[in-house]
Amino acid sequence: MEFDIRGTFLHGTPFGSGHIHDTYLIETTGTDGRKYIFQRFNSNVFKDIQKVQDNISRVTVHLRNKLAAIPGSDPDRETLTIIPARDGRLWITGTDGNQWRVFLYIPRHKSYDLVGSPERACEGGRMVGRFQALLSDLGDPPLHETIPFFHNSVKRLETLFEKVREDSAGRVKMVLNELSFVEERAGNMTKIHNLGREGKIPVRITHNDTKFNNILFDEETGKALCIIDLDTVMPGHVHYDFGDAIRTAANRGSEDDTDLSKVEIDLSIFRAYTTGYLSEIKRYLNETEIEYLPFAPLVVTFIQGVRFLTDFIDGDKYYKIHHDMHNLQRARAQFKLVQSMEKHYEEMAGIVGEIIRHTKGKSE
Ligand code: ADP
Ligand code: GN1
Ligand code: MG
Repeated sequence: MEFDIRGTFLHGTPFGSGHIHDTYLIETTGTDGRKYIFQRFNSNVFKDIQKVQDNISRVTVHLRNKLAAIPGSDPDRETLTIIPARDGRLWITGTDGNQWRVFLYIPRHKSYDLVGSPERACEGGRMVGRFQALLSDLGDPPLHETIPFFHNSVKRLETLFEKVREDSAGRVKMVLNELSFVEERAGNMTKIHNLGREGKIPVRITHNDTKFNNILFDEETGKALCIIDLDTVMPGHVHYDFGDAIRTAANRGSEDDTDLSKVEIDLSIFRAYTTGYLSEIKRYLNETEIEYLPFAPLVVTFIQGVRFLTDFIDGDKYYKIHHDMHNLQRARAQFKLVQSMEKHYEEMAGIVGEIIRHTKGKSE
């Protein structure tokens, strides 16, 4: 075994419901019964594993140091831990060219594709807010940009229309309604990106993939434990983290629901998540950041739909899929969620305003 793990390999099973890497839970026989997460790294999505692992290493060491100073904390369960190779490298390349990396398995956790309750949503929000707060003093040099233009809505739209022109899988004729939906809204959905370019909202260290199942909860207490999937932690705007969390947590249906009547924004989950999130981060945010928080879920959900639609048109090269129509089904569900958010936008803005007035901690 090239990785520095304890015990001897017992067995491995495919694990989790991520869309990017091939993830396995590895059990060992040994002195302490530790388990490990092995991942066959997706080098089509992330072109430079060195940058990804360097970022994760810096971020997890920083978090671990901060957590160690908090009485009662358990850094082995509250942040990811990279298990290096025996020669110290943070990943290995197998003889077949596949790249592999290993993390300590976080025991006694639960994760949820659907949030289930306002209490859990509030906990999730708190966890993401705290993550951003704990990383606010990471310092120089800036983290690597592991996927360039990841949340850049202008680029995402350009890529969609490039793929439409190429029509390499002959699928454009199947998505004309979805393309009209995108065209009608495209102009509005670059607002947050433009605020960033104008310097009205700052660049901070953000997670950038705050899908609800990337938060692990303690099996016993139900409290949020750890935020995982740190591949895209890099400079970004808080809106993308808030927006992606609401996209996944406050949806009454699932990300790929075939029953679009189920796909609706759940305002009680929205309120609970926002309450938890702002309790940790409000004091860091400027007025423009706060003003555009309610708009963030619309942008992120719209762009997620654009990304699924692009992959469908491009012949399913990016996301793992379970059947031929999966990316289209996902795009349709995202666009339905956008419509629901549009309908309830004033209520979402009202809820953010109320929580801001009632949350302690001044905005800067
Ligand atoms: P992807 O980018 O494919 O989503 P993730 O890094 O999120 O990959 O891992 C996929 C799944 O594996 C997670 O959703 C989670 O269920 C599980 N997982 C990943 N890392 C750990 C860990 N250190 N401890 C426990 N479970 C983990
Ligand atoms: C991917 O890795 P995972 O499954 O948590 C994707 C996110 C998307 C999400 C949609 C690196 O997240 O950006 O929002 O699927 N990750 C990457 O479910 O593209
Ligand atoms: Mg994941």
